[in-house]
Amino acid sequence: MKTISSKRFWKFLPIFFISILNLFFAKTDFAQPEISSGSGVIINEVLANEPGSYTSLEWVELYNADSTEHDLGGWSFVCKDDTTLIPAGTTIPDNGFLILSRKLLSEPPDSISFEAWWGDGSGTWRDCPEESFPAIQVKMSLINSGGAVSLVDPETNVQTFNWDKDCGDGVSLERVSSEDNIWLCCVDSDKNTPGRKNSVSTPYSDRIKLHIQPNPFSPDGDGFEDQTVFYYTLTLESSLTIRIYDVQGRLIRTLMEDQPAVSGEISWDGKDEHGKTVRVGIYIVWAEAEGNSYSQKKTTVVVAKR
Ligand SMILES: [Ca+2]
Ligand SMILES: [Ca+2]
Ligand SMILES: [Ca+2]
Repeated sequence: MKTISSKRFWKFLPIFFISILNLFFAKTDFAQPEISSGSGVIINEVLANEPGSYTSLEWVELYNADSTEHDLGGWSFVCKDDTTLIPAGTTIPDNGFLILSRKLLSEPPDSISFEAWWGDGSGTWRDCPEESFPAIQVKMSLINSGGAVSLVDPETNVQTFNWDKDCGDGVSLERVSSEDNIWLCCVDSDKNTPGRKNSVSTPYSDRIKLHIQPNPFSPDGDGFEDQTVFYYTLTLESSLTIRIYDVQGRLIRTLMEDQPAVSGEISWDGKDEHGKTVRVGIYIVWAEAEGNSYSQKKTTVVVAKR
């Protein structure tokens, strides 16, 4: 009999350890000295595969993990043979973002630019609520399938982000947290998150929303709450698997397996794989989404007597 602790367990194990490590580091609370050089400024998100065929829509998001604003004047952004010296007065807010964009504003008749795509297209940056974060233009040309960008501070400390995968049209690569250097394809419904928190920094279990109604239910054939419905929502299209196990970890029923999904519902009549109504008790619901990234969720459903 297939159990929870087979292939899926081993797949989940590394994610579990990363989560524990993240928790550990998140709890490490040390005083941040005021450093004007911007030691906490990191490369946080890269959009190499810009939407459609517009190469000018590439950008890199920087994040300032410090609790003080920094002036990045004197810093350099390096992309292959192009180096852009960041002008004095270019600030990044505390715990905020700065976008380095290949083309910030449109020049008529060409209407494609960062401001036109992610802002209101007025021709000016920061003149509407969506344009709440600073953005500047730098020289870059990002190959979708792989490349590198570097940030050099005035003391010539260099940080480089290398990528070697293409997340798909308009989908960015996001850093999971400022404490480590793990990057995943964006799972936000917008496909990228310029000027806001990265979608992959959301806890794994929050990326699948699962609501079970009614719960408990009573599959005794009396016409009242004889089945229950699983309502699910994923953050981005992935393939979804939902399985039900008993409390000993034995597989009772596979409701769906690797089905492409964003949101929907599926019902369970309280029967096992052999068509037999299960006994009264608590059952484990195991939902997994696989796509650009991997996430799983565990919850319970109760089979009751009416
Ligand atoms: Ca590109
Ligand atoms: Ca604007
Ligand atoms: Ca972001």
